[in-house]
Amino acid sequence: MSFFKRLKESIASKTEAVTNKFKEGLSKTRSAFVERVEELIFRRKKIDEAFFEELEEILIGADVGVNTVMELIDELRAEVKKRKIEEASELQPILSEKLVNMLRGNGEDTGLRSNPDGGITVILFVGVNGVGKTTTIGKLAWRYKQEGKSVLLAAGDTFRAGAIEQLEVWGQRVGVDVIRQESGSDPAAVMYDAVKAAKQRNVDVLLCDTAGRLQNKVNLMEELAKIHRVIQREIPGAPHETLLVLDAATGQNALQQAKLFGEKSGVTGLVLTKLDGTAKGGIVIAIRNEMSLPVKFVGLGEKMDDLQQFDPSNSCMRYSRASPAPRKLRTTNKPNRRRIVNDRRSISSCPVFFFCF
Ligand SMILES: Nc1nc2c(ncn2[C@@H]2O[C@H](COP(=O)(O)OP(=O)(O)OP(=O)(O)O)[C@@H](O)[C@H]2O)c(=O)[nH]1
Ligand SMILES: [Mg+2]
Repeated sequence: MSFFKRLKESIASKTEAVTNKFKEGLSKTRSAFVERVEELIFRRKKIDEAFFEELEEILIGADVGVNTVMELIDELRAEVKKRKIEEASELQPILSEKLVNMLRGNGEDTGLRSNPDGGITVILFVGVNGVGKTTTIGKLAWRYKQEGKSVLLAAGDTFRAGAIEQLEVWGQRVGVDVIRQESGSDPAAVMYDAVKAAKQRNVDVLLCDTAGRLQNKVNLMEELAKIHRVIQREIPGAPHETLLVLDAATGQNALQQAKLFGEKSGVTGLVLTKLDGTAKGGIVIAIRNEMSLPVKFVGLGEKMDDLQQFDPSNSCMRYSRASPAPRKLRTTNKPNRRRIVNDRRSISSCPVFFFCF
């Protein structure tokens, strides 16, 4: 087999793997959201007040968020009036397009920033208790290792019993070292040690864990500011990313945390975890619409490879190019059940597509 054919096949199989991850991970959200909207369109057929009311209910139920839903419904009403649309099926591609635009946000870079000087890249993880900070660090360490990068972990959660050991388990699993001190010691001192070790060992990436904290606990937020200062003093420009980890299953609460943390702790991006276990995946749309912070990764499970980059821009460009006109609906007859099926071939690996039609 030629080199290019092998390369093409390898890319195709990776794309398929990513698609399957999103498919499995977002299946609950799809049933609560996309399938219900499809059913509504099929059942009601005509656009009227009752149609909009039901649509609103479905979107709010999927945790898209009241503000975002209102905005969306107002825009849809305006389109219906402007284009004199009567058939519900004609509204489907317009709704898709609006959701995609919301998910794309300002088109900011959703990739992780690295050290522009080519030195150590430092990434700090923050968030409330139990959202998935430590697990995300383990997953990300694995991703970097896969890319051939050398990684070091900093056990900055010196507060919770067992937190250091939990990070060490991830370190062993992935095959990377963890810099630690005794439980109860100053997390800023751990960061100092970790940065020093990272420099000595000349690693590419340092991933820093922190203890879960509430955004309204002043002393804990000050502790974060101290951690920032220590890292910055040792490596100017670092941390290159401060990622706020949010648990998608908490729905609107996650949005609140994003707003409060974002203002206070120099957050540069978001990681939305546990999307696999929830039907509230619509929270991604609310967060993209109401926050200026990009969602950089989504967590779709507890395994090492269950972290996926959230990059709507590429795939969405493919989406809009591939589907300039309202997409055609196919209907199939299944025993006892008539089902609407969309032609989705053109947007194979788009994470956004799993929220759309
Ligand atoms: N299903 C699922 N579970 C996840 C995901 N990410 C994390 N978890 C689980 O969520 C739980 C908490 O994860 P941790 O990584 O310990 O969370 P943390 O933010 O470090 O928690 P604290 O250190 O207590 O603040 C663990 O049981 C993880 O396995 C995800 O994307 N999907
Ligand atoms: Mg932790």
